[in-house]
Amino acid sequence: MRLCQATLREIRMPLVRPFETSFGRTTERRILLIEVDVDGTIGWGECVAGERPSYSPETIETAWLILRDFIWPTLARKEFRAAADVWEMLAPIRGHNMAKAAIEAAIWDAEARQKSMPLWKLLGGAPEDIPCGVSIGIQESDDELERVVEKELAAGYQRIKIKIKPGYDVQPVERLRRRFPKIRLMVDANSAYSLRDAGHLRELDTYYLMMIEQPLGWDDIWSHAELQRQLQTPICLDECIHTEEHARAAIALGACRIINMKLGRVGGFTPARRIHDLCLEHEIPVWCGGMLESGIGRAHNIALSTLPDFKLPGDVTASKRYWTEDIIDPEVTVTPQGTIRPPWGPGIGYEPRRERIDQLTVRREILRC
Ligand code: OSB
Ligand code: MG
Repeated sequence: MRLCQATLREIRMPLVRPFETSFGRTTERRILLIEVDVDGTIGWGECVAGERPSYSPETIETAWLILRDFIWPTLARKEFRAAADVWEMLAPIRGHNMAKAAIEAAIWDAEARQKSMPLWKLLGGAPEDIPCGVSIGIQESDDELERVVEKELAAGYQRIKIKIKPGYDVQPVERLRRRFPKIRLMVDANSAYSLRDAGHLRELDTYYLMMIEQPLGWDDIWSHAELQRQLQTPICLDECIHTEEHARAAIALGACRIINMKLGRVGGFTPARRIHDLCLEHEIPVWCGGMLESGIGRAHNIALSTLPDFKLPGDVTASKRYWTEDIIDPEVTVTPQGTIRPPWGPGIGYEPRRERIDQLTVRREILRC
């Protein structure tokens, strides 16, 4: 296999409604899409880096620069056997996982299309329905939060995750628990607390949450181990896990009992599968996180979620929760049971809608050999 050309695009898509976390509010996404030509077959990838370096150090601007100036020259013209080899070729470039994952995933899509098979099959997944949960941003009031949860449960979603931050944590959880005593409920703090808050976070133990996601520092595995010893609720790590070595350390230290897997955060399908296999071996369940992706990133997440250790409902949801109109055909839909059926078409199994993508494009750069 050989890469002939890649096209970088920035598209802008307004969210159906703003999404607020402990680190800020997003109303419009700036999304970097990459289209690769591998021996004449096209593959698509999405970079999940944000508009600001507040979830991770990467942004759409750093990803664009690294893709054009370092990743492209490293990969262009080189012969490789399979998409599975791309991750090793990128080893000389340190970090920048979201930039790497975007092109790596696009090459996986191209390989699967070239072989006329679904990407999930090429990855070794099973064609079973994927259980879905939702991530609900910080709301204006508890009444509003309750209304949103009610709506998502009615749509069939199997698990509710709410974003929390200091001053907005125990109270919304208590309110939801009173109203919905039996639902699968969890919280995500996006690193808004420190170990000094351990006593306060322990109050959450009363509400039998499935897990508390990333309460402490984005790069602080050790403190999570200390906190997990003081909590009954399982800790799930998101921001902290960028590499297989991080996952190994977190498991060995007892810093988490669950891991949130994101393709962009770990650098692509090859590292994601390695972390997946490590977790499976250590009986640590994983689930697929989301980054407010367009349909292209969503489709990659669906393929990833077919691997056997994805035992808990992920943050992979219907297109219409975020977009009035998605950029793929068909759009991602969720069954009344709150599941997504993996598609049988080749590659990611959803067709990027070129005309719509062109309409949304605000900048484009073609990388040639
Ligand atoms: O922490 O999981 C997170 C969105 C942006 C950045 C970080 C996170 C999230 C979400 C949304 O929780 C998940 C989704 O795409 O539905
Ligand atoms: Mg998270």
